[in-house]
Amino acid sequence: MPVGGLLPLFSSPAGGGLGGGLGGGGGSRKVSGPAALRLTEKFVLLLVFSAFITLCFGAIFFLPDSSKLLSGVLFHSSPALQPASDHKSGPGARAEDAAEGRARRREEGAPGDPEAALEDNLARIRENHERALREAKETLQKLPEEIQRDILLEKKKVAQDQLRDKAPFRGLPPVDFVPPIGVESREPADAAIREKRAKIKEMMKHAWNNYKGYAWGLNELKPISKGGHSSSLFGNIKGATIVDALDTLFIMEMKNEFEEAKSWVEENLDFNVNAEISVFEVNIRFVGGLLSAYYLSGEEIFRKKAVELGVKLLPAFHTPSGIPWALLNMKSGIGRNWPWASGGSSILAEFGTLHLEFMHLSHLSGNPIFAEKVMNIRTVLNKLEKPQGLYPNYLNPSSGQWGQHHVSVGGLGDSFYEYLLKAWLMSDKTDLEAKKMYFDAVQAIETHLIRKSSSGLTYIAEWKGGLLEHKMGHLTCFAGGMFALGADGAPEGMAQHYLELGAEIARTCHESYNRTFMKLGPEAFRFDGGVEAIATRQNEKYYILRPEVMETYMYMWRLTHDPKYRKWAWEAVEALENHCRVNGGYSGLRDVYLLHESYDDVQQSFFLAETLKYLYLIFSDDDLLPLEHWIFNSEAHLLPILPKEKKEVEIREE
Ligand code: DMJ
Repeated sequence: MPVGGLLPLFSSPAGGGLGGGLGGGGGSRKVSGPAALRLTEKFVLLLVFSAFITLCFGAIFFLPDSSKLLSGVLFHSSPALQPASDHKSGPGARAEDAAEGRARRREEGAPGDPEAALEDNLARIRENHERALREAKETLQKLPEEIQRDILLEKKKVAQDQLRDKAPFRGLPPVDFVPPIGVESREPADAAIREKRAKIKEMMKHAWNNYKGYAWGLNELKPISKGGHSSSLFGNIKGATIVDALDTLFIMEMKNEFEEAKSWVEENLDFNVNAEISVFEVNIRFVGGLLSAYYLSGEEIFRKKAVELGVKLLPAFHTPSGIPWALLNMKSGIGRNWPWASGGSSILAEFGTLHLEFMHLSHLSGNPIFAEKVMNIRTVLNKLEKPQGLYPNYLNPSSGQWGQHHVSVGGLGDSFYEYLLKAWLMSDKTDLEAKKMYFDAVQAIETHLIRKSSSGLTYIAEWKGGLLEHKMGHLTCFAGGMFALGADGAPEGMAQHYLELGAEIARTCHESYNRTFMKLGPEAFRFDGGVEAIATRQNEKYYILRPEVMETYMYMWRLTHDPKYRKWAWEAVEALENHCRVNGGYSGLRDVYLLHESYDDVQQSFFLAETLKYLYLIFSDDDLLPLEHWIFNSEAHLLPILPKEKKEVEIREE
């Protein structure tokens, strides 16, 4: 587009904008002779030129995607900066997690398909290009003084943010520890249930002892090759399995192991690393794990470490909108987004899964900054128009506008919805804004995404700019538990409906397990091309010890006591023992439809944090961690409900 086309100034000599402003009022814009005209022209040209130069400077600082364009598209991003094995999702890939499926799987196309990758790259270049043009056009319409003022304001805001972020370093106030409710575990009265529960504890011991034997202090265990596995999701932070397992060890009363883990945290857990981490992953696993360990045990070290880590994460929020970056260098405090994310966007499930932990960080540190950061995310979201009431998975942190309109209750979207519901519950049901956002979102999801297959299986499809993809991810299976947990607060007359919806999703996910040879569910299953609840693509047939289906069974069991949930959970225990258990721990599988195991050789830390914890709870009495007192974060870490009358901790004067 020619520059002139960007400048309304030239098309209307009498017009306002830059021309009017600079001409010194209506009179001076009159053409009074050739010499005067030349002078004005020169003057205006000079101004346009200087505006253009300013714009170029501004662009260097404010067009966040240009760096991504270079690193992610032209240079194909350095592997060190990618989430581990992220973009491989075929057999052989760890296809790990997170932002998993989320952060790592490319949205479309077979991995490794060069044509698809090329097209992807071109689309991204086009998208970045168009956005850069749009932003340039907007900037050109501003007066140079305005541009300069914006730059100064932005600089000032970042400097202020940095100053404020330093405040929590001044030390933690002493607090009165409130003894936790429902952590003493009674043995179940029924002998068969007791035995099953003991079996799950034995599984935890097997997973833990092998981790301890072969990978102690590293992030995860490789159970086949018997060594450590590290994922770039945690940068150089170490000990993911230890921190993730702390609360499971505590509630299973594995006291010696808990003490070992605590000593490791005291002596070795270090966040002063010069590496890039995933803000979401570090938050749910490390901040969540430490908070949970503190609330269960009252050990100060966990509170101290949780707040220390929270402070380290604050620079991720230094963006024009306050929507945090996905990735953060823990030393420099420089953030950026995943190179593959639509138009340089942050991911809904990532920035939307900080709320619970950050509210507790403020609660335990006496510093409101953490709560302010996550409440601002909500303010940004509430100002935005939602297509059909749905929340797209991508949001640009610079413009504060949605990226691509892709909506999912699985990868990229999932725990955002979970955290809306739990924010309301955790606030002792006082956070009515969160409640409204949750039920409005669920209503839109029901209308646009939830469908029934021809044989009557309810599933949650994905929405891409109005078109449905009839696929459901393993990650999406958590939603059964979420619908059931929220039923109680549903709009009038809807409670039973949501409980039933939870039960239907549980049934569908059970079918996805039952229709495989190994009786463990695939990463994603489809409802098209004549199949129902079956993975049809090779790169969707793996199982990486994920917890979501056990999570839904746990809520359904607690809320209905229908024995089928214990039966289904036990089927999964048997399948894990038959197919995932190896000498050196538990391994994920590359294809759950095969007759023989092909191992991925990773014991995910969430297997200890979530899968085994949910299974243990299914075979425990309800008074172990009662749902009226505890909220599980997205990694199954425990956070107590903050009672109405006591929103801040008792902070004692020293
Ligand atoms: C866990 O890390 C968390 O549950 C996260 O929210 C989603 N995925 C994994 C387990 O599958």
